[in-house]
Amino acid sequence: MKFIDEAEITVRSGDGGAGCVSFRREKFIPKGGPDGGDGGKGGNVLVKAARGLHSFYDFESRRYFKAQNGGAGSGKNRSGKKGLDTLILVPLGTLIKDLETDELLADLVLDNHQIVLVEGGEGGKGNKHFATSTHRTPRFAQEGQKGAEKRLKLELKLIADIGIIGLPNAGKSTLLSRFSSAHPKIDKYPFTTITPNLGVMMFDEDQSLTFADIPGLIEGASSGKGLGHKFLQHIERTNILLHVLDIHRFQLRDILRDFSIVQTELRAYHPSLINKDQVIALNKIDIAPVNRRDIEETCHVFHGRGHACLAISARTGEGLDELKELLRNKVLSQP
Ligand SMILES: Nc1nc2c(ncn2[C@@H]2O[C@H](COP(=O)(O)OP(=O)(O)OP(=O)(O)O)[C@@H](O)[C@H]2O)c(=O)[nH]1
Ligand SMILES: [Mg+2]
Repeated sequence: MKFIDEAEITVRSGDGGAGCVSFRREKFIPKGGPDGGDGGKGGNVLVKAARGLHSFYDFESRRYFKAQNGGAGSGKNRSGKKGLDTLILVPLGTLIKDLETDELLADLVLDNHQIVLVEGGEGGKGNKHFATSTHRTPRFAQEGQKGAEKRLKLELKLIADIGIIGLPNAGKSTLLSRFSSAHPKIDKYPFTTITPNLGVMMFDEDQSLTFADIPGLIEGASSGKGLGHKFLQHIERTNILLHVLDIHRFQLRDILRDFSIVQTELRAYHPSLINKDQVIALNKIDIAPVNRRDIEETCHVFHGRGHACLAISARTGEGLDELKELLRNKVLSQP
C-alpha cells in the first residue's frame, strides 16, 4: 500500500435540529399548553489513533468528513434524534493542525487515543421552554445551532523504538526483514527504499520493539540531494538510532567518512537527532576482508565516541542475536 504522510481534510459537525412549535390537542383538553420538543444535537466529528494503520492512504479517496445533523423536535414533547458522530481513524503518531493558523490541535501517539475535532451544534429549544405565566402560547421555537467546519492538516511522524539509518545500500531493509516479519524491498541499487517501512520484532507475548527503516541519506540530502531528508521526521520520535554501515570494502577511513556524512545530514535536519543514542552496526561482514582485530579497532573508535558497536551480516545472520539483545536492553533500560 502506498505510504502517505501528509493530508488535508475538511471536517464538519452536524447542525443541531430545530426546536418545535406545537400545542397539546387532546380531546377534552381545550387550549392545551405548548408541547414542542427540542431539536437533537448535531453529531461530532472525532478522530482516533489506531494501531495497524501506517499511512494516510485512505485520505486519497476521501477528504471531507461530515457528521449527521440532529433531528427536529416534534409535538408531544418529543426531542429530535441526536445526529450520528463521524469517526476518523488515523495511524499512531498523527499530528493534527489547523490548516489556516497552523495551530497544533492534537498529537495522537497512543493506541485508541480519541479527541473531538468539531462539536455538533446544539439542538434548538422547543416552544414549551418559552411559556411564561403571562405568555402561555409561545408560537416560536429556537433554530438549531449550525455545525462547525474546520480545515485540517494531518502530518504523520511514525512511532517506533528504533530508527534504522545509513547511506543507501548499507543493508537497512535487509536488517529490518531479519528482525521482523516486514517484507521491505531489497536490492543492490541505492534508493531501493523510497518511503519508510515499519517492522515489529517480538520477544515474547508482551514485549516487542518497533523499527522504522527509512530511505538512505546521502551527502547534501538536507539540500535536496537524493531523496532529500524530509523522511527523517519518521525517526524524530525514536529513542535509539541503529546506524548501518557497509564495511564490505573494509577501510577504516571510508567507514568513518560514511558515518560522518550521515551525522552531518542528521544535524542539518535537527540537532536533536545527533543526541539520540546511536548504535553502530558494521554490516556485510560476510564479504568484508577483515579479521577480528580490524573489527575491534573500528569499534574502539566508535566506543570512544560513545556508541555501542557490533559487526554483523544481515545476509547470513551473523551477530544479529547479539545486536537484538543489545537493542532490547537499551530500550528496556530507558526511563
Ligand atoms: N553480502 C551481504 N550483502 C548484504 C548484506 N546486507 C544487505 N546486503 C545486500 O546489500 C544490498 C542493499 O541492501 P538493502 O537492504 O536494500 O539496503 P538499504 O540500506 O535498505 O538500501 P536503500 O533502501 O537503497 O537505502 C542488497 O543487495 C542486499 O542483498 C550483508 O550482510 N551481506
Ligand atoms: Mg532500504
